[in-house]
Amino acid sequence: MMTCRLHRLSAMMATWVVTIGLGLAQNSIAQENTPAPRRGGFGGPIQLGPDDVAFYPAPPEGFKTSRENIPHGKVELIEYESKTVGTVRRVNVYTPPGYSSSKKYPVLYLLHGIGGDETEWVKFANPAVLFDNLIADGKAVEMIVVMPNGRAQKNDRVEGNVMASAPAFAVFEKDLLEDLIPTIEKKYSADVDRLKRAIAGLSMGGGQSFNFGLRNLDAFAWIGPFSAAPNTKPVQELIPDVQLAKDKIKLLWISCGNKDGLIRISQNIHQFLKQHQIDHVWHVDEHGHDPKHWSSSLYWFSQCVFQDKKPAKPAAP
Ligand code: FER
Repeated sequence: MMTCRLHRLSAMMATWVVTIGLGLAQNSIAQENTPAPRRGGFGGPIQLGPDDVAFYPAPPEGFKTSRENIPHGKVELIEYESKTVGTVRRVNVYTPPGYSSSKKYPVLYLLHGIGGDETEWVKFANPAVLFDNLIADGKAVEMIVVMPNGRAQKNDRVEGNVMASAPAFAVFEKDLLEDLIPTIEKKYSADVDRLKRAIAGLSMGGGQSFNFGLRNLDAFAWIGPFSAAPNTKPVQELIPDVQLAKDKIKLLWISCGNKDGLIRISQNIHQFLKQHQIDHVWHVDEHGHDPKHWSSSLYWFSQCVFQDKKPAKPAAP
């Protein structure tokens, strides 16, 4: 039943090249087996190595289709006062079916990309459907899922040149740690142990997951960056102390599509982790920088997070 697997460090020596099209979240046309790297999409050429393979199959049909005959959680939009930004900010919060203040729940902070906001995950893979389904099937634990706006600036709407808001995605670290997490832990029945806090996200949110998760291991034990963007800090800054990382990380679950021009960012981190024998999942599927990759990653990551079992590769479908 358990569906994760830690990356094992064995591989062969083939590489090939794929080029992609440009877009914030677009499927792109791949040209495989071309003789040399070519620029394309965000960041440019894609060079795939032997480690850059899928650890999971595609999610089963209907994984994000609402089912009537199971219990349902809910997503609510709440507001919190951010001292960091000096405004009242919006955040969507999923509470699982049967949510009760007599239990303490683990919390996943789930972050969006450069063109998104607190509604982005609800559009790509509504947690009120995806998590309801996984919880009903006994594949994910009951958890609270917090979907904030990771653009920590006064006007945090998606307007104008979205790239110009990149610095505000770094400011969000303070907003998250000092304003949002305390709000969530006051308002909801959240377990405050670091072992019960996870951070995951797509693209800019993937970079934030690396940056905030790995540099705040006293706050987060489970980290899931999908298609991490160039806001990802150099790996030596993320992991200055290899032993500390080994001791504190419960799960570092990294994914990227093999048609995503940003893949070199995650590849680089995977290589560092491999070299230093830091356990992690490295899952490369056939997608680009797109919602299919993100919903699939959330589907698989959600089946590992907060589960104290040895991650295992799922059986072939
Ligand atoms: C960039 C390319 C892509 C960049 C950010 C992105 C800040 C983010 C993409 C996304 O979130 O989908 O050069 O620089």
